[in-house]
Amino acid sequence: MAISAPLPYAGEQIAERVATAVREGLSAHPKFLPSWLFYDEAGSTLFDQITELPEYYLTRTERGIFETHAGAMIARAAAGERLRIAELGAGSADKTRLLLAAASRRQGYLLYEPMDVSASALEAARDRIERELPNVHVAPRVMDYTTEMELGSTAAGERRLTLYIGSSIGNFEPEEAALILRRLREQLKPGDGILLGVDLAKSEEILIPAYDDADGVTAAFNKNVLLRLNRELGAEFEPDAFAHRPIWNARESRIEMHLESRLAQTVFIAALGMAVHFGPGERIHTENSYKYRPGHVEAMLEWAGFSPNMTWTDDSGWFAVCFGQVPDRW
Ligand code: AVI
Repeated sequence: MAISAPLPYAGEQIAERVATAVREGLSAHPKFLPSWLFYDEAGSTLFDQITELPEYYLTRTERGIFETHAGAMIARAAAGERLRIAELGAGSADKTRLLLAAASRRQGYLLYEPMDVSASALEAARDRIERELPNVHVAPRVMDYTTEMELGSTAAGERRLTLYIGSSIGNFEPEEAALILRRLREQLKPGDGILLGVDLAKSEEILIPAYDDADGVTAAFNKNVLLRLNRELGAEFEPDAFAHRPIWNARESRIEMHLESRLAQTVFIAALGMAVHFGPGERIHTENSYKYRPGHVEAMLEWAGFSPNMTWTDDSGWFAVCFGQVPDRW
């Protein structure tokens, strides 16, 4: 049942966004680059490799939670009605299959609406899911949920469950994260829900290796942003002139990733007509990955207008999946 119609590609808009973000971030003090720049084709492949690393516990821990609780999650979200499942930032939709399988076991035909900025990731996910789960119809949407969120209506007697998993929300500042959830809630009806997967705060001895693996895959992922600027903006970054620096910021409860200049250097970016100067040890802040503390996610869900209904964690309490529901008063 795999159909391979190509999805729209937002090439020109993305080129403009990249140029604007790089101009702004590399003129700032301290310098920064937004973490969405990681995810070109090479960066997405490196991220997939990260998810398989022994040090990167997040993906396998969340998958373990789904393996144990997918049936209970689906039953709670459906509450006797039919479900339709949407997903924000679906990517390869790998762990999602456990939830889709549980829902289609329960109700037969299931509509799955994954949303992502990457048309190629969505096409691959659609072909694979429709091949492996014949009761699941995939209706992908190429969409940046941080700037647009248009879910469309559901049928009477149907509940929408939106998945926002993989700790993707942790890459946003807490205020932005709360606003994304509120915008989502505004698109939902009473009884609809969200499953939100978040990484939890834990000891630095576990956190740092997860972002500084022995094989250097995360370092390559971090430095790929420089190679992307070389490819797309004619920049002249020499990746070896920068060191990968992950830092645990306990006060903010986040892992920060930085690229640290090993020497004084000036880098030209042809497409922006820009020369960027770096002092020795000067950093570009490339990512924040927030690690939530107990009760924090539930409070954020509540602020956004969801009733936190249930939280599932693994035995070590490293990762949490929270179910929030839109209450009747909305
Ligand atoms: C996508 N996101 C949840 C990852 C994280 O852990 O914050 C991105 C990542 N950065 C370095 N390793 C993985």
